[in-house]
Amino acid sequence: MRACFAMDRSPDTSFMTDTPEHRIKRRAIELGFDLVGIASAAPSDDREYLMSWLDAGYHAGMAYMAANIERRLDPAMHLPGARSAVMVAASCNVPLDPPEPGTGRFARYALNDDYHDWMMARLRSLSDELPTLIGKPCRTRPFCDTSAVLERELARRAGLGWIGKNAMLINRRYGSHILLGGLFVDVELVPDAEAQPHCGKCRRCLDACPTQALVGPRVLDARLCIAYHTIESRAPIPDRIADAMGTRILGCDICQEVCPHNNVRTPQTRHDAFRPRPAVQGRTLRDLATLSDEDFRAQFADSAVKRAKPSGLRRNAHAALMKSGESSAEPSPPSDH
Ligand code: B12
Ligand code: SF4
Ligand code: SF4
Repeated sequence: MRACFAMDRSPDTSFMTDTPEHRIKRRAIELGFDLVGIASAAPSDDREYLMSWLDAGYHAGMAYMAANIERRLDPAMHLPGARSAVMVAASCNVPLDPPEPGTGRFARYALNDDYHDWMMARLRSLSDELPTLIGKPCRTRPFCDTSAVLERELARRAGLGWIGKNAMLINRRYGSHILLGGLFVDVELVPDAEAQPHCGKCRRCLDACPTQALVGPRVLDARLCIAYHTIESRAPIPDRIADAMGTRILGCDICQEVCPHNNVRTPQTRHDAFRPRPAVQGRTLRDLATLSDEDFRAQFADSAVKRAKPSGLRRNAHAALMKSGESSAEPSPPSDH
């Protein structure tokens, strides 16, 4: 078995040969992905863990996580006859200065263009070219957070990295500020070797999470996670979460920022699409807490921020403002939840 294929260096000796696997990987890198690897599309071995995670209620209000369980576990339910998964990753790593007082902080994945669109456009191109790259007709099904798929688990199996104690897929070279996607194909391809875990005795992420949402190594309770409350939840931000989130008004990167695998040597993203856009940099909480629906659409329609909806972003900025002690000339609390 080989190792996964990275943008700037390849431990993959099939580089010298012209196999379907190599042609696919080379094309994926040409299309802009930073990492690519291949896994078998066999059903996941993680049924028991997924069920226990759901039984514990760790999916919080994300009812879609408890639906379609069989589909989530079995690629063949997305693409009949699926044999392989080509898994890709793109870096969204950018160094961020500490925010100016009174401004909001957005997680790295949401600093600019919507990564789903960016990834899916390239995955569709790769899909279209797959029959030529493989040398025979095939059927494919691309995905990037668009279907009930265990993307981290497939990426782990494809050799893109290991699952850290912070629950993130971490690549030795690119760290964890990487976004995942993939495509199923009904052709058997040679899978890559799984990566070894490199967390060792470290537990920085577990200790740094301000809400103790990492209830054990790799186990996240979304009910306590700032990312869940600021992106997915439509309910008011619980006091305990608002106390801990500070100015993180859209997602949370704390358990990644403390990770030694994200460091000064980690390559920064080469994609302009993931470098901060003006609409997210230096935006005051006050401005964001009163942003109109119209302005939200104008500034975030093509960004992953739109998932939070205008009312969610106003709610988050308002909660941060209330806790910042800057709330004297208070904007009205959002009322449309
Ligand atoms: C639901 C969801 C969330 C939820 C729940 C997160 C979670 N940990 O499950 C919330 C809203 C909290 C969230 C937050 C974030 N998310 Co999110 N999220 C997803 C989504 C849609 C599904 C994840 C899922 O299936 N969860 C269920 C749990 C059970 O599965 P899992 O964590 O993947 O773990 C699997 C294996 O690792 C293994 N496993 C895990 N732990 C253990 C423990 C044991 C003992 C065993 C045996 C097995 C095991 O079993 C699981 C099933 O295979 C995926 C996209 C997708 N379709 O996969 C994106 C995804 C995971 N999210 C992503 C991102 C970027 C984030 C944030 C960083 C965003 C932010 N900055 O705010 C945070 C990170 C929080 C964190 N530390 O995990 C990326 C992760 C990229 C990466 N490098 O890993 C993904 C893959 C989206 C993408 N396409 O890039 N997210
Ligand atoms: S994203 Fe933030 S709140 Fe969620 S587990 Fe990581 S550090 Fe904790
Ligand atoms: S902070 Fe330490 S324990 Fe957590 S994911 Fe990174 S290396 Fe692993």
